[in-house]
Amino acid sequence: METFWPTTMKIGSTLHELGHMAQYNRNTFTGYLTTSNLLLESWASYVGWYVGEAYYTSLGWVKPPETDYSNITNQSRQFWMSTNDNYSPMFVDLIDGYNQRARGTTYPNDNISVTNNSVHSQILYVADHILGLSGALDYLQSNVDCNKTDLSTYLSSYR
Ligand SMILES: [Ca+2]
Ligand SMILES: [Zn+2]
Repeated sequence: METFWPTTMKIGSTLHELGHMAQYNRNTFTGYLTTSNLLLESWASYVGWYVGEAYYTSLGWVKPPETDYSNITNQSRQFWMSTNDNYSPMFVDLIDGYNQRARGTTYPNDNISVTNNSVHSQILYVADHILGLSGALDYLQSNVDCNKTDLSTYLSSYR
């Protein structure tokens, strides 16, 4: 049986791939290849989610309340568990206002929601610099401006 994706998910997937293109352009080819797949896929998912929702908002889409979590682009990765694949919500969760822990303890405990623009530049910094996974997590722990205990709890899902 064939599976059909709504257009919104195709747009999300396309923006995800453009996110990979941006990673490639920002780094060197070797740098791109040596970055952990978890960082690459999580960052590209963040691009698909963030740019996709901005795009649909510009067309008149009204984002539902976060408690009614929307995944219009299929890029928010809120079903990810640490035993899963590389498509994690590591960067989405720094900004979204939805704690998927409400669905069960297998999901990251995301009590973080940073709304100022600085977190976007922190995310871009991770994309711009070749950081191993632990380096990226340490960088986020030090630089994302939010409750540090909540941040530590959240990032522990990736350590
Ligand atoms: Ca979340
Ligand atoms: Zn990808």
